[in-house]
This record gives sequence, structure tokens and C-alpha cells, in this order.
Amino acid sequence: MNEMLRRVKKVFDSAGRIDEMLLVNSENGDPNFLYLTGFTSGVFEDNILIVKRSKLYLFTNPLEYHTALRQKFGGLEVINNQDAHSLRARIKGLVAGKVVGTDGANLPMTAYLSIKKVYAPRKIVDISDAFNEARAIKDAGEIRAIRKAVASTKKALSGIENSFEEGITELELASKFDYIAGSLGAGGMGFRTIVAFGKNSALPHHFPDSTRLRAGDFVLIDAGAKVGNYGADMTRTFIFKERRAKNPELMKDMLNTVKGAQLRAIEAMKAKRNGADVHNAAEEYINSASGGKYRGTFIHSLGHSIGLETHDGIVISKSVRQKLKEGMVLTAEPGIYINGFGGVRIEDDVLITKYGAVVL
Ligand SMILES: [Mn+2]
Repeated sequence: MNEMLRRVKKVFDSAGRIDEMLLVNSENGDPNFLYLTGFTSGVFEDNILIVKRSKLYLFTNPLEYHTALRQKFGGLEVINNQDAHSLRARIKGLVAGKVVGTDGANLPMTAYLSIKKVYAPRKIVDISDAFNEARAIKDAGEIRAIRKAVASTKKALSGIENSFEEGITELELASKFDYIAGSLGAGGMGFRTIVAFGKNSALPHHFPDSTRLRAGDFVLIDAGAKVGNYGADMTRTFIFKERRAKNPELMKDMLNTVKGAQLRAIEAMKAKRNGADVHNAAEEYINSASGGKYRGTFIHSLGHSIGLETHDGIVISKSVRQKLKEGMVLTAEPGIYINGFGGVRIEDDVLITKYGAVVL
């Protein structure tokens, strides 16, 4: 059984009783369509994928037929739809009277209603949770892609300080970062690169704007290069021209405290550990550091799983009782945010193995 058919099996195994799956890769793209095809090239808008336990049928059209054929694997049949009538007949032959699992999180209502009407399945079941469960544990191919994405993100982050200069805007630095990541082999970014200068760094999801860099500012960069369909998610915080900062001692103390918190979290990231324990290890460290002056400044969750999507299903926060498992890839990203002054976040991507956490 090849890796793609093993993914199919994983989803079937957690989906409960269904005869087959049917995905419609709508205009926005369905990550689960990518999960089951592994396609890294092409758009496949409105293409239909029907999945049986050991066979997948992709209904595509002349626009991307050859793109699909080039990425074909054992078990996948690519059908070139030339006319709507024979397409409907063929799909109906596969679907009518069956219990069909579909990706409710990514299926537009209009597509759902049309499947019901045109193909007449016996029942349509939402199996988006089964996809999340399968995707939480990465297989070897997925880990390979994530490692590459992390490597180019890390490399771009380690060279970005060379682009710091007084007066550069956040937008300019963000596009420089994306350019560098692209030249290191990334096929785009998994999300819009965050660059925040000075007090903007206290806003965890600040979008880069025309703010100019000044000596003594924090520079926070949160970015994730994409390789194949898989993205990294990393953050570094720098102090630009530290000797001209108004309060360099506080800035350095914030950096050291966040580093310490991240270390505590990563040490706690072991299989079978509760997600909340991992979050609390970091939060308690921040709350009690430096005489308690950062109490309450860590204002988001410790991390989340990454993969086909930047937020790939699992969250590590104080309210989550979910246990970590081998094969998960999670971020560890504690932060301290002081509104009106600035913020520090450090984020790395971690693979859970039977020997504990491995920082990618
Ligand atoms: Mn993140």
C-alpha cells in the first residue's frame, strides 16, 4: 500500500460507517483534497474526488488533465471530463444509494445541495473530524515537506538582520523576507508575513504597514515558508541597534524570559502529555519571572499543529485537555506583550517523537 492509500485508510478508519468519500475542491481549495491527492501543482477548481477504500477517482477537465496525470499514483484514476452528461452518469454510478462522507468544513452549501439532488446518495455524512484526526499525525512524506519548509524559513530568518536599516517600512521588510524565502526554495508563504516594529510588536497579529524602523526598536517577524503544500510557522524577535534603545535592560529581560518559557514548554512536549500542561509550563514561568512583572502578559495559546494549514486542527492552550501524540508537529510560541511598549514572541516547530520533542 502506498503512502496515499495509507492516508485514505486512516480517514476511513476514523470516519465510522461510510461507503465512500466525495470531495468537491471548491474555489477556495479544500486542504483535504490536497491531503488525499498529494498534488503540489494545479488548481483543480470544482473538481470532484470520489474515494473508495483502495481506489480514488478524480474527475477533472481538459484544463488540468495533464497536470493531474503527471502527479498520478497507484490507486488514482484520472478522468478527463469532456461533456457534462457522461460526467454526471459516471459519478451517479459511483454515488447513488451510497453512504457518502464529505468534508463539511470545506464544502459549500450549494455544492452539498447539488450532490444530494443530482447524484442521489442514500446519506451524506460530515467526516471533517475524521480528516482532522488523520492529519494530526504526520506521515513520513508530510514530515519531509515540513522539514524543508522549516529549513527555508529558518535560513531566511537568520539572514534577515542584514536587511534591517533605519527608515525601512514594515511592508518593505516583509516583502524582502518573502523574496529571500522564495529564493531559498519556498513556493510562497503559508500566511501573510507579520513584521512589527517598536510598539506594534505588542499586537500579536499586527499586519505590516508603513511604520518605519527606528534605532532601538523591537523587530518581530512571524513567517512560514511553504514547500509542497506544507508550511512552517516561526517567529523571531530582534532588538535593532540595542545601544540606542530607551530601555534595553527591559527588552533583553523580556527576550530571555520568553526563551526560558519556550524551553520549559518544549521540555514538556512529550507524547501522552496533556496540552494544557504544556501551555501552563510556559505561562507559569512567565508569570513568576522577574518578580512577577510579566504576570498576565502572555495573552494567547502556547501553540497549534501545523501542516497543510497553518492552524492544522490542534491547539495547545490552558483549556485543551487533548493529549500529545507521536507524529504531531506543533508550534511552541510563548510571548510577552506590553501594550504601548512592545512585545516579544519566539516560535519554533516541534515534532513529537517517542524520545520526546525534536525541534525542527
Ligand atoms: Mn503560530
